[in-house]
Amino acid sequence: MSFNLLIDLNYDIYRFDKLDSTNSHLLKLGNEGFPEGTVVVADEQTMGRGRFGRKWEAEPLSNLLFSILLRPNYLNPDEIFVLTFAASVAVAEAIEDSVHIKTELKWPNDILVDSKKVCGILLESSFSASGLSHVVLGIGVNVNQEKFSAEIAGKATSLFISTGKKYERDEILFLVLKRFSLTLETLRSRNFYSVMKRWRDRSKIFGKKIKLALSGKTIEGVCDDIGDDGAIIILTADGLQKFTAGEVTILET
Ligand code: BT5
Repeated sequence: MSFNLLIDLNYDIYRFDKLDSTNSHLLKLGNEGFPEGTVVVADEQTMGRGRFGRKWEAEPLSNLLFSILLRPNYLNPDEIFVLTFAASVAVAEAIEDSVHIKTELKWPNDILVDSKKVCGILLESSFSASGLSHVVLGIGVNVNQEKFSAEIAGKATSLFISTGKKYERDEILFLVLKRFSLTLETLRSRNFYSVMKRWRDRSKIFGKKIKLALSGKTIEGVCDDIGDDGAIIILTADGLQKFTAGEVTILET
């Protein structure tokens, strides 16, 4: 099933009962020329994915699973990273507005509630011969899911698990889209600082002892900063080092 609903700021929303992955579907629509602001929402994904091909788990009809198509010609290719931070801030603010709970942001793409992951964001880019063609921002928010598989139960939560209440998924979707379009305006005016500040204000990572796992190795040190390029800067025994990917664990709270 799909239907099309036009709300402010030229979002076109296509809704599906079931898809392999909203990101995969929207990447294809992007290739077919669909415009910036096209949104694909699914009640269920059969192959929902995270970074590095990892699985995104979501009980059908319980969570928000959607992707937004962007054609960010207002950003340089090395600035695309900022969209993940903008989306994180938009989701965090939408959750705070609608559910009235505190969120925490974890580098680079996680939103936490009660120190557990409530939302993950997956940014994927598509290139043509002439450069960046489009970007798809995939967002999975655990809304009404009551329990998770044993594999992730210790580190995942939902708005229901945190508050004991069920939420209208569409209400949260519209709030996120609204917040995101405002955040995008800020980026269009090249005020990256404001977006990054809203991200930093919700992150507890700075000055903390952390562990970064990436491609089979682990780096330990103190988180010094998040650079202008979105990379994490860690003070290690060998001095300051910069990383653009990896899985962070905070070793002290
Ligand atoms: C992410 O990856 O966090 C990005 C997830 C993006 C999902 C959305 S849903 C709509 C759109 N369509 C897609 O196909 N994807 C996007 P990453 O940082 O790699 O985290 C993945 C890891 O989080 C997994 O390996 C699990 O450990 C854990 N995980 C899986 N499902 C989860 C869930 N529902 N809640 C919390 N953690 C989860």
